[in-house]
Amino acid sequence: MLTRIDHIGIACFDLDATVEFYRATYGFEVFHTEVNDEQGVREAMLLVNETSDGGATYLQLLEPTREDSAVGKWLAKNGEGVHHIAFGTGDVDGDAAAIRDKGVRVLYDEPRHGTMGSRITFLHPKDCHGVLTELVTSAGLDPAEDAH
Ligand code: V0V
Ligand code: CO
Repeated sequence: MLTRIDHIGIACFDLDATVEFYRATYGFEVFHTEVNDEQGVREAMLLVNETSDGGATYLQLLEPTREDSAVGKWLAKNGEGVHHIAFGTGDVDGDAAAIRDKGVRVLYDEPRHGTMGSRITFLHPKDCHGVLTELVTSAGLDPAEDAH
């Protein structure tokens, strides 16, 4: 079950400058930074609020580390802006399977490594009315962790 907005992914050319904009304008502080080589991004997570399911909602600022990455390609075509929305769930495997059964393309056969040890997958934007949609199970909220 999808129980919160986990994050909004925002593509930017200059992560440090964008972090500073969100700090100076809104007062949001960096909660976590990470480089994800598989996804080709350097990212900063800004905590907005905690949620009643034990999770939280973040802004995820994304700077590409490679031009041919998903975010690099998107930035070249569109410029900066909102890149994806991520819904939080306690069961990314089950929810992805159920959504695939409804005819929506799920981009990965198995969830992949996401920020802060989470497990993530994506739904194709062309099947979601133009919105690239991510499903995420946070580390610590993931029943599959016990099986690892
Ligand atoms: C592409 N399209 C989008 C889009 N990206 N539409 C809405 N939102 C986006 N973000 C549209 C694009 O305009 C094209 O439409 C069409 O989809 C095909 O796009 P493309 O430019 O030819 O690119 P593709 O097909 O090579 O790649 C598109 C997909 C790719 C969605 C398949 O971006 C992908 O695999 N994304 C998932 C991974 C990702 O985004 N990673 C970065 C975040 P027209 O022009 O044909 O109409 S990593 C992250 O969030 C992490 C680590 C985390 O949260 O923990
Ligand atoms: Co994301």
